[in-house]
Amino acid sequence: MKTIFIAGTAGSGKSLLTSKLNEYYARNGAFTAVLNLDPGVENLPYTCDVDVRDYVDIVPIMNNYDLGPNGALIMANDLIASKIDEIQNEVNRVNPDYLIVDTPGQIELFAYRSSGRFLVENITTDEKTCIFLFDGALITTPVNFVSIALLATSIKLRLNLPTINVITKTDLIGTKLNDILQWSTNIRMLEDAIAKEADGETYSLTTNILRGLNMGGFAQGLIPVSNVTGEGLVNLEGALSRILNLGEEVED
Ligand SMILES: Nc1nc2c(ncn2[C@@H]2O[C@H](COP(=O)(O)OP(=O)(O)OP(=O)(O)O)[C@@H](O)[C@H]2O)c(=O)[nH]1
Ligand SMILES: [Mg+2]
Repeated sequence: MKTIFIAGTAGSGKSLLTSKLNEYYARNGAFTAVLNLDPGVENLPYTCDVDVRDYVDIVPIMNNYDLGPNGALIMANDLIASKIDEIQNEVNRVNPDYLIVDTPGQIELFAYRSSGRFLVENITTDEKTCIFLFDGALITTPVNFVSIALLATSIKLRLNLPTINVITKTDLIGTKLNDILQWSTNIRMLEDAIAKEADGETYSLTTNILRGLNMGGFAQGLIPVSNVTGEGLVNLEGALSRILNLGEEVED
C-alpha cells in the first residue's frame, strides 16, 4: 500500500485534488482509498473510505472543554493520534494499492504539531510521499511565491517525506502561469521580478530567503494542475509513480 498525503495552505484545493486523483487512478484501473484526516470539515467532494470524523466530533469537544474552534481542532488531532491503531486497522481492512490522505485545512495542525508527524510515520509502513499544493490564486506575485515556497520547505522538513510540488487552480490564472513556471526554474528571473515588486527590507529578506531555499532545491519540478479541468493530472501521476513505483505508471 503506497500512501499519498495531500498538504497545502487553507483552500488550496487539497480536498478537490484528493477527489480528482482518486477518480483518475480508478479510471486507470488502480485500487485506491481515501482517508480524511480533517476532523473539522463539513462537506467533502468525495466519499471517504476511512474518516477521522468517525472517531472524533469537534462540537462536543468545544462544548465540553470550553474551547474555540482552533483549540478544539488541536485537541481533536491529539485524540485522532491516540486512535491510530483503530484507524490503521480500518485502512488495512480496505488495503488499497494507493491510500490518498486529505489533510486538515489548518496546515499547522498537520505539519507542526507532533500528532501530525506521528500519523504520517505510523499510518502505513510502505512507500509514502507528500504532494504540496501551491495555491495558484495566492502565488501571483513573486514575493508571495517565495513565502509559500518557504512554507513548502518548512513542511518538507517537518514531515520528512519525498515531496511533489503542485500549483493548483491553473484554470484561473491564465498567462500568469508562464511567469510562475519561469520563476520556479530561473532564480535570476525571479530575483528580477522581486526587484520590480519590492524594495528595501522586503526585497533583501525575500531574495535572501530565496537563495537559502535554492540550495535545497527550490520549488523543484512544480507541476501545474487544474482540479476543475483535470489538466496536469497525468503529469502528477507520472511524478507520483517515479517516487512510489520506481517509474512504473498506471495504465492509460
Ligand atoms: N477554479 C478552480 N477552483 C479550485 C481548484 N481547486 C480547488 N478549487 C476550489 O477552491 C475551493 C477550495 O477547494 P478545497 O478542495 O476545498 O480546498 P482545501 O485545500 O481542501 O480547503 P481546506 O480543507 O478548507 O483547507 C473550492 O471552492 C474548490 O472548488 C482548481 O484547480 N481550480
Ligand atoms: Mg479540505
